[in-house]
Amino acid sequence: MATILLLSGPNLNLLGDRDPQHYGTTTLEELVALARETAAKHGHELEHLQSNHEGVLVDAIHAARGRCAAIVINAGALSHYSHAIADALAAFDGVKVELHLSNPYAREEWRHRSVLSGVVDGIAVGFRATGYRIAVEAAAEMIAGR
Ligand code: CA2
Repeated sequence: MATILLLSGPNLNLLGDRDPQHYGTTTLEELVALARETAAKHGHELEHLQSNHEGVLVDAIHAARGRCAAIVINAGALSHYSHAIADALAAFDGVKVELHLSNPYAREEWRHRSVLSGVVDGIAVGFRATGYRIAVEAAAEMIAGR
């Protein structure tokens, strides 16, 4: 059994009641439950941390080194500019999957660039809640292939 770390960035704790056209109506708690069920199907456990603070997410990535087999991360708006999170992910040698509920490429221009995309193994965007299942499935398959 391996541990998959799911990280949620700023404002994702607000999911469920606002902006449903972009993010759907699923709450973060429900998304985590879906991700956890998917991990369990592959015999893995899933840990989750949500933070509105960049440094907390960086610390969590550091603490995952040598302990977690994969990180699945929806860093929220930090995806578009946090080189600190990108550097921390680059130093994590497990599987890395970037995840977005919406399709940032179909939205405002400032969302078109993710500074994380270049340091991850794969990306799931635009599938709303289903993306959490897809991202964890992909992480589990990559863990199995290592
Ligand atoms: O599509 C995604 O998953 C995003 O990572 C969500 C971020 C956004 O900044 C990224 O560009 C794409 C936003 C997180 C949630 O923001 C909310 C704000 C108010 C109410 C509900 C959610």
